[in-house]
Amino acid sequence: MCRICGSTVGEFFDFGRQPLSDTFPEPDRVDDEFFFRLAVGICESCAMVQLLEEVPRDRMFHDGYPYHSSGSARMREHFAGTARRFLREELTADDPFIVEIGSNDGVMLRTIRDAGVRHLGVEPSGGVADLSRAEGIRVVTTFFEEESARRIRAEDGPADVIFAANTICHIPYLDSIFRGVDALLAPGGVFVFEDPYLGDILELNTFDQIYDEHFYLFSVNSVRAAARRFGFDLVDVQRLSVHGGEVRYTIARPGTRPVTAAVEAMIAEERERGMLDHTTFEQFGANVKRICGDLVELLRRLRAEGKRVVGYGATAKSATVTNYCGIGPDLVEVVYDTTPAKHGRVMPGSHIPVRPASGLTETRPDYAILFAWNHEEEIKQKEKAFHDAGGRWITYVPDVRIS
Ligand code: DWN
Ligand code: SAH
Repeated sequence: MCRICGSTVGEFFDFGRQPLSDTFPEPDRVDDEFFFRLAVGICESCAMVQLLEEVPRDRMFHDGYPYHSSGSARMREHFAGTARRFLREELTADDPFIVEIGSNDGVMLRTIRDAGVRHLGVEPSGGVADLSRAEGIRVVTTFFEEESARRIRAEDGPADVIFAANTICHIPYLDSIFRGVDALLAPGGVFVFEDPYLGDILELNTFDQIYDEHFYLFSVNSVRAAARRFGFDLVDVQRLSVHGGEVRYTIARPGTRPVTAAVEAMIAEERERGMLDHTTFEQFGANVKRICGDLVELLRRLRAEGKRVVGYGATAKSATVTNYCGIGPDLVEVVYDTTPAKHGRVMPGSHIPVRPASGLTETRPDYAILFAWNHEEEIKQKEKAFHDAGGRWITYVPDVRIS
């Protein structure tokens, strides 16, 4: 049943039994991993693409949540720019106030703090929330939902901006989120969120954007329908190139802001591209199977030739690739990553060991499969020595390729 409107959801792809994408077990504690059925479908009525099974939120977001948003220079720049835009365009009244849902390690709010503007991060994962608090960012360790939003409104007053990046698509209970926004948002304020875009996922075959945390794959059409249902207007959309292609949605109370032409234009484009057609989703499923087949065939061939193949970037996304395609330590012996919290652990489900990124230049493997393909440019530049020494990168979206 659709989490937005209650209608029937038509399943279009089943990845089978999958682990939690951001839980990296210790090597001797792999016996009690949590698994669920990762399947995705589209609502026959409101067209919202969503998972068919929901993982309890405390299993995913807790004190040990390992993802640090500030780990990428490009993302640091992206969010500094986002904050500057809010400071310039929205936070201009007397004593403005901005709330961020899913503020993680403070990657965006850092710039707001520097400007001396009143802010609050709402971040249930205690470890990353503490990191931002240590930098003097104001944050509460809790889930944003109707109740916590009402509490914030009572204590801090209305928010001029409520922002969320790569977080709203993680939250099945969107009804409660919108009731919370309704309670907290100033009459003329905006609710802005950015998330991976279904259009890019279909076009680039980035099937690894589908995992436990990504409960929704948004399109402009489905977000407009959801906003309307919960009593708001979708007033603007903007395409972003980060994380493999995203859309930033701007939502306001009805009639408070003009709706830009970009909204209708993107909805028309989605219709033309067949983003509501069954055949599009069938084709996507066929592409997933083809890519997995090609990738495993390549890895087997390289192994047979005696080549050393490693992974780079212990991403949440890679849980779907390794576990659905069946890639274990026999094909990829180690995954290198810069996140200390992931070191000495193993990848969820596949149990490939995770080690510090310095291993790439120290051990000079023949090939590295780039699981963090969304940071391709940044990583290729940083790890230039690997390529200069003859190492080659393997990517798998939109197709399997060696470079
Ligand atoms: O939506 C989400 C996004 C924003 O972040 C969350 N659900 C979880 C997470 O997803 P992810 O793990 O797929 O995100 P990234 O940003 O693709 O992860 C990059 C990984 O690669 C991190 O573990 C850090 C690592 N890395 C590295 O080893 N060297 C990253 C860079 C930039 C590097 O140079
Ligand atoms: N905004 C950051 C973090 C994205 S990761 C970025 O774009 O890089 C998703 C974050 O959402 C995690 O830090 C997780 O703890 C948080 N989250 C999940 N559910 C939430 C909720 N209901 N309210 C607030 N944050 C939530």
